[in-house]
Amino acid sequence: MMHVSTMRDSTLVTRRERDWTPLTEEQLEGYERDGYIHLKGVFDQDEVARGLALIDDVVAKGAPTIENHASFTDRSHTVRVRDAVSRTSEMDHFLDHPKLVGPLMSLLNGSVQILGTEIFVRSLQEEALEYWHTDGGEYLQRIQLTPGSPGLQVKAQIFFTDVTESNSGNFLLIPGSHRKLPTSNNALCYMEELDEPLRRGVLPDDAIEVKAAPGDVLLFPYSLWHAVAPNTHRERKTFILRYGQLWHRPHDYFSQPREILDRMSPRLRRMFGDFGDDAHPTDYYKPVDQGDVMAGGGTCEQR
Ligand SMILES: O=C(O)CCC(=O)C(=O)O
Repeated sequence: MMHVSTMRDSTLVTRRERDWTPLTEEQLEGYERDGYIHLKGVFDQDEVARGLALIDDVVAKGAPTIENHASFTDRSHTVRVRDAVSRTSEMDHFLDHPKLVGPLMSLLNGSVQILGTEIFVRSLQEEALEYWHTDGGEYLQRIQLTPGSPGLQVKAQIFFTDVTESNSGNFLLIPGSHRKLPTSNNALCYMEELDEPLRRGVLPDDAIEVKAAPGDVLLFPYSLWHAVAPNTHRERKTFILRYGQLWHRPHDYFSQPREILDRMSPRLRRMFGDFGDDAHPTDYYKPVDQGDVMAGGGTCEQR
């Protein structure tokens, strides 16, 4: 490869055939305006069955999650397995999937890192399962992006159970709120002015209850105001995957152990911030071969 300091092209340019397609202009406009994209039927029935088996297996083994942190708000109605990728290689199929990689390459302008991999199993509860907040803590919360800016941190929620009815643990959101700073400033980024009504079952007039079917994916940035509806129907099983720019810090690991990286495709290793044995600190800011590495991954079965 040519030395990067002599290149006049973006390092995202590649001669390799990409296995993913970017989001359309219309999808990007919707994301800019509303602060989320609901992609329907991203994963097929077999993949949904595979995801459910993986979740049941990890949870049945009582898989240890990461060490507790003072900011964690884990509650008895929800099982959360953080850093789930270190518990099961089955998750790689989803993380390296062209249908997920493509949208993230679009939203993060090619600089895609997986910052956390969580399994969520939410049981039944008559009250909201989570209150209104933004993600990533009070320091990230204060950073507001201008329209047209690539994303900083984005979550992908993959749904494996039916959340198409009201009160089935639906993701609640306020369209356009990603452009607004909450008035209160607190460590966990909760919003008492919205949480007090939510305790009484009252939502803001402009709130949306996302109705998601198994196989759907919801993408949203750290700055979107969101909460979780009560669940009176069935256990809700999802993955919540955190993504950010390559130069961000992960949320639930420092670096993935060598034996986990070794099982992965070069693209997935890159998405876990691994630049191999000859890594340089500057790689996180100026990865020389990003377009080539991100062009394809996974197994033939996924293409
Ligand atoms: O379980 C959900 O739907 C959302 C959880 C949540 O609030 C979050 O990921 O920040």
